[in-house]
Amino acid sequence: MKSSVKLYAAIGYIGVTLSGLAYACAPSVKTNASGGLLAGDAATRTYVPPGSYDEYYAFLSGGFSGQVTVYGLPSGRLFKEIPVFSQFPQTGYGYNEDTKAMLTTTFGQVPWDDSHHTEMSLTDGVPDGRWLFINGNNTPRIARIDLKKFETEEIIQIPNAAGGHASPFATPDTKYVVSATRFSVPIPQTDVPIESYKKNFKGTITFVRADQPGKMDVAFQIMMPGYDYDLGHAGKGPSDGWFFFTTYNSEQANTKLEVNASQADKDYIAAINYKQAEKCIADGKGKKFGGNYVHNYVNQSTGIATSETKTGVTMLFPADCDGLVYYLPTPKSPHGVDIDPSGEYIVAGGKLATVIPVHSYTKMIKAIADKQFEKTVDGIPVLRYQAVVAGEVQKPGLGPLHTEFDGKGNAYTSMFISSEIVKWKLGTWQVLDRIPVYYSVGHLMIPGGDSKKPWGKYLLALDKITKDRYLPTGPEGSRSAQLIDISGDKMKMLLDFPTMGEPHYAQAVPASLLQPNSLKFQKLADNHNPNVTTAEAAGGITRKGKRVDVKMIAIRSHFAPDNLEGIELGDTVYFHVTNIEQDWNIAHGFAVFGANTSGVTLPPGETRTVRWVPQATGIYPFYCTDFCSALHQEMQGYVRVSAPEMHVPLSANISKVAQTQNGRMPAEHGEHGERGERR
Ligand code: K7E
Ligand code: CUA
Repeated sequence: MKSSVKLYAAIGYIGVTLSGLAYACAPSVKTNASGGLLAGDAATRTYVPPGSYDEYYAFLSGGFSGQVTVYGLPSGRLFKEIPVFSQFPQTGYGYNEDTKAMLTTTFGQVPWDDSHHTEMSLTDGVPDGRWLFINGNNTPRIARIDLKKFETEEIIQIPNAAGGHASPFATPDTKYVVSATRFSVPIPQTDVPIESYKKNFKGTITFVRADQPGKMDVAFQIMMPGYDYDLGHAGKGPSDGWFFFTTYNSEQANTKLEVNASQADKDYIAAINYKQAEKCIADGKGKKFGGNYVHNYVNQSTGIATSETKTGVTMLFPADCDGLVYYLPTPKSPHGVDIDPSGEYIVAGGKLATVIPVHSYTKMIKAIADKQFEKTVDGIPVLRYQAVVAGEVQKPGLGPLHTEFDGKGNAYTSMFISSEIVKWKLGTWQVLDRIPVYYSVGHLMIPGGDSKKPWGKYLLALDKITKDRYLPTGPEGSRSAQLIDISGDKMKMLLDFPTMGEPHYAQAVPASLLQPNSLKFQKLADNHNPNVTTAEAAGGITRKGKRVDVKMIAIRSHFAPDNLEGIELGDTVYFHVTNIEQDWNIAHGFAVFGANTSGVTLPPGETRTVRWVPQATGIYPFYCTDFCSALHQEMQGYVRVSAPEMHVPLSANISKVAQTQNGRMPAEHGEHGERGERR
């Protein structure tokens, strides 16, 4: 912590100024009826002075942007957008030769997805800061982001599925992350009348092995009745070994679901005993089943992503594995299913329900033992509601969606329709407090609030609609997050900040869990990219038929080589550029005139490859796109493209570069005067 005396003085001053401003300029400021807070007070709690760090890292799903954004809490400052399922021209992700393969699927290269849920890796049910998982909703996939580099490292496609929404929730040891089909479809896919839904459509629940980097794979799938599987969460503590999924459309409607899938009084939470699944598979009860899927992985020593197509999975049918699946009746079209830190309570968010139903794990186990079944559906026992329900939160508000926990015996539920967060007590089911949010909150997030040990100080409301919260930006505004203080009895609104895409879920952990491990740069000695260039004189140009490979380095403030000739119309050129800087956050960039792709950023110590097919003869400049030094504008070069009949010899000016280098101004390097000559 930095000079706290000065800090508090500054905070006090700004607090006063801000509250003055708020009253002077924003007469329409909304006040929180139950937890009224002066703007100045809120300002002191969210103000992180220049040069100081936030207390928490927050990872927000990018929704239809397909990405993840990283924010600091409590300030709401945006640190980074991590590209995952969508191409990202800012860095070249999904465009450059190194990462293109990350977006490969059985449908070809899919440069976009809709990502919904971030999930932190866990050790003994507590977020451990190793990895962040996120699902692709449209083309079902699960990605793993490495939290040393804050980069997507691995993506696995989910076969025999359509719409991977209930995903990628993790078991307490991160052995598995899961994905359940939102949309039921014929499995395997086949051409049938849509009307034959009830007969032909099925759902699947997929367990993906997730705790071995580079080896994510489908462990097994469970064939389920043709409902919509919405969300899931693993049990923990006593309920470890179970996984819970909400379903809706148990009516099995195939049209106008808003009416036809809202008929039944109750849908189900599917309780899956995955330890039992493992046992049944070990006993040979799994069936070999078809299904193609793609696994993409960035090799950490080369930095290059490769794709591998896999065929076939182990499919478990509930009828073949006793005790695998039970249904807990749950009112009414439930959305979220959240397990409290103790692992005893299973809280459902019945979108259309007038209560928040809470099931008891202990009662569930007893009801199973006592065979308290109300019926069976497709061979799956449906437990009696009264035999499993622990309690109902009465009059919570309208449209309960998701619940998180503070670790102090309280639960917080987002109310989509009544636009509020409702705090209630586990065990007594009594509503303790409510706070309006602006507007239409979807998910909510407490750091670690879905784990065994929540850090229950803040709550983030992820709002779908902002309306009048910000200056207007045309017909489409941003979505919004709101930070709420939950450290006291009453919730207090602290901060609004706009978000990228549509954040569904988020995860957050104390900064201390990630900050010490954050990688500063790739060591050149550890860069095993086959096209790495580790020193100025090692670059060059080579031809193989119509393919030309250029190996070059980037260092403040030049590329070497920087004059390239002998490239012919009809060639395909690969620029392999290595940033040989060995210093934190000294990035360069590379872009070539007329290329039909994006530029790339070059993090220190890393190699990136850009493919370019010149379309006409002439001279093409290339340059550094990242303002890296006082002579950044000088960081440029030329490529000459000639007609083949000109027979221009292939050349790259290695020696000339070495001369320039000797006469270079030392000031340009300053204190980071690392040079490229080391080998
Ligand atoms: Cu938006 Cu979890 Cu996809 Cu609820 S989901 S809001
Ligand atoms: Cu290198 Cu700008």
